[in-house]
Amino acid sequence: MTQPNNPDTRYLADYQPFPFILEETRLDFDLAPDATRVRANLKMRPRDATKDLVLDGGSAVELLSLHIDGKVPDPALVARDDETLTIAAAALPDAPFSLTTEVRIDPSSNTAFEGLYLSGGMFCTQCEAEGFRHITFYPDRPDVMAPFRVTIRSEKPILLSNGNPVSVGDGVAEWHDPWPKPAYLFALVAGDLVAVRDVFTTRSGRRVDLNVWVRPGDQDRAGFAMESLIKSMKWDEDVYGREYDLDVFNIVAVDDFNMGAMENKGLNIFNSKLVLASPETATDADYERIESVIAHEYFHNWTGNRITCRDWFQLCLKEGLTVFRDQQFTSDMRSAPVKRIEDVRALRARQFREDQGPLAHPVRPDNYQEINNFYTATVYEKGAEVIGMLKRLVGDDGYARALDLYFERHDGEAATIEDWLKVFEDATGRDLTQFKRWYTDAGTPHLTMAEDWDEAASGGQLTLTFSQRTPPTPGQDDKPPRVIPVAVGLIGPNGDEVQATRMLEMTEAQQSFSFDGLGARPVVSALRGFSAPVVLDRNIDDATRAFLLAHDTDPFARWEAGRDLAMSALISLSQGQAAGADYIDAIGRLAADDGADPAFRALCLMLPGDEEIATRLAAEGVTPDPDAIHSARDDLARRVADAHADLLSDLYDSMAVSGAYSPDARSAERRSLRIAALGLLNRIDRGDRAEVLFGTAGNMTERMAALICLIRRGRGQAALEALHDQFDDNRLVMDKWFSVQVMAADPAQASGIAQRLAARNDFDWKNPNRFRALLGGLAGNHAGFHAADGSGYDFTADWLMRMDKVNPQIAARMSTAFETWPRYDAERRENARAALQRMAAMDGISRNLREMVSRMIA
Ligand code: 0A1
Ligand code: ZN
Repeated sequence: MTQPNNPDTRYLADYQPFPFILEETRLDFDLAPDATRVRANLKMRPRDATKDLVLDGGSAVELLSLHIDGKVPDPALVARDDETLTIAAAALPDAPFSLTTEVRIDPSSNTAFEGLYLSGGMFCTQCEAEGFRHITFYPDRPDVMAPFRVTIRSEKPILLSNGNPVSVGDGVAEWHDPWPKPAYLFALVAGDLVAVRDVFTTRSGRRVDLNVWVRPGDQDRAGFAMESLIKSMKWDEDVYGREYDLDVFNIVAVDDFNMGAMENKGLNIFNSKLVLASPETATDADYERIESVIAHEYFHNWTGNRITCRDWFQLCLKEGLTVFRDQQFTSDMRSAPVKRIEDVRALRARQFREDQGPLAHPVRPDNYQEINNFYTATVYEKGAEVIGMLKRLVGDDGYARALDLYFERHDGEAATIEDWLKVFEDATGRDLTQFKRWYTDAGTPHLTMAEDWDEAASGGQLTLTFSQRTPPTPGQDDKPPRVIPVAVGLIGPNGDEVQATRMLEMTEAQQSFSFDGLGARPVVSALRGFSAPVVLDRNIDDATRAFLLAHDTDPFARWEAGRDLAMSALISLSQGQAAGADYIDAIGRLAADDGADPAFRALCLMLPGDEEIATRLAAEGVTPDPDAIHSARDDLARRVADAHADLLSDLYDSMAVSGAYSPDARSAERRSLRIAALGLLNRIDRGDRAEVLFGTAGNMTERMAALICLIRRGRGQAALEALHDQFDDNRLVMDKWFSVQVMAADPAQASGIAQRLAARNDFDWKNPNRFRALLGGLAGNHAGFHAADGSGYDFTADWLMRMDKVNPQIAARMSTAFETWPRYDAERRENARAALQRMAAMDGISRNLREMVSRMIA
């Protein structure tokens, strides 16, 4: 990934501390849509008096005045370029001083939604990673931390910033945040908002006012977010011993937001889709996601805010850990095995895919051009997996001791991955030198397992030999072996477990482990709980997989056996060979097993997606054919439905949840099995189950499932119209409306449908959610996006180029639709390359998109 000679490239190795100490930041905002004035007063002290003071400041920040200790410096000692304001050392006292600037900015023309901008008339901010420099001149880097005092003047009724309110008057409010923080955690909101309110008393007795702020009329959809917040606050006290540290905690929902949500100190700002939910508008999956993202942002208060990152290369320090914590939270709130399976599915779909292509990078990258391009599945989700492995290696007690030490040692600091690993070393006595490779080396290791059974040795001995190999990734050809925790259990021939889970610790390129006294040859249940983010290759036949699906005591490994069975059938089918009988038999037995959790059964009934099949084929060195994959999947699903029609129909009826909709885990799990059954039956249904469900269900979960079924059968029109008529004033439902028609479309028509939808007046493409709905919908239709004629690529490239001029972050992020292009056939590769080259050649391309396309073409 290194692109030498590019002046925009930043390197981890070049880190230098900031030569000044910032003791306090005072900000004074006079808000006006097109001419906001910001007065900043920074109390500073030189660490090194020979150094110039370089402040970051984007080209749209207009400097009106500058004073040092109240005096205007010699203009010859002040220099401005597009990105910085430099004050020469000669203009600065060799003692504490105060620097005051006044600037003018124009929030109304900020379509990139970075810095201070307007969303539906509301002023709001997004400062991570480097947005604060578009508000005022500042050392905009995470290792410069200071307490903030903020005054906001505006006609808007609600004026919010970080910390505690000091005074609220007519048209003015003052806030004080005593906890030193970097600029990326700054936030300000001014708008016409109403709150859902509650109170939380921390375990040491602090009373915290909680508010979820939404637009008037949205209050009745904010209650679930509030419940989730309260659960998160309690959980962090109970499980990590972490208490909240201010008197108020505010959450604000905004409609225009580049990402999911943001952990600004005491003032979290959320994409409204991750706050607002009602049974009629949100699905079970939406509810679960809201709960987990509210938790994620809240957990950042300790892992990210109290302890932040020294520089952006360390992003995984806060994100990997906070994802890991939110995953633990969801496991505790809901079903732990189901959560683990869902996380692994997501990891494989997004992170394994990223690791396999030109955008592969380490969990801790060592260079970047645009940091916003590194909010990736690798940094977040693989970052969380790496922490899961650490915990497995040091044990639960070791993990708890290390975390206590981390909070004690680094509270109030900007830390590094080295600091993080050191607390584990100090708390447990373990050497983590080799483990660190998980942070520095990109790529998904492939682990091969071979079995050797010796009936005569040691009362029946099984020897497992593992070999590891990590394919090269951009800029990293050589991959030394890593520490890999491999959780293994053994199942005897009668289906009983004969060896409970044992954690094998692999450190060599090849290594053997033996189990003695087994009597009869057992079946190996390997990589239990997905103990490491690797691809496991083993020589195993379908009968053994079916045996594991029936008997494995580890829920993840049991599900995995079913998935492997499905995958092996799909791979053969996509290559024109007959297959699938074993899978169809085994899955029928599992679906009928009333002893198994409904959600677990639902997950087992879900076939791997087209994209996942393509990733698997590519990992095996086979060129995936998107159309053949799509038909193989259709074919297998139809045969499952044919073979088990009665059972599926019974499940569809018996899993109906009666009474008013509730988003609780148990009801959601029943609905998930009902919907999985419906999805399969839909392949053979000549009846009207989906129509009836769409018309009668009182909740979006079932209506959306029914709608997908109808679209798949080419009968979605009436339902789509009905949904539109009912919800055309609800942006979040309309986003689903846009996305589902493309995602579930017949691949041959997908880009045509996307084109038609893009021409509509209500395709409000500058809204990131709407843009993502349509473009993401197409990217999610694997065979549609990868249409052989290149129509999916061209449509996407056209829109990314248009978006890049308005919002480069969104354009760059959505360009990852192309990241797998090198794995397809020559015709598709040609078309994809042409689309990428067209983007690369665009006049005025942003740094964000340029970095992405050049890495993909390289
Ligand atoms: N820290 C946030 C994610 C985030 C990152 C960048 C943003 O704007 C460019 C916004 C949010 C999180 O992990 O939730
Ligand atoms: Zn985060």
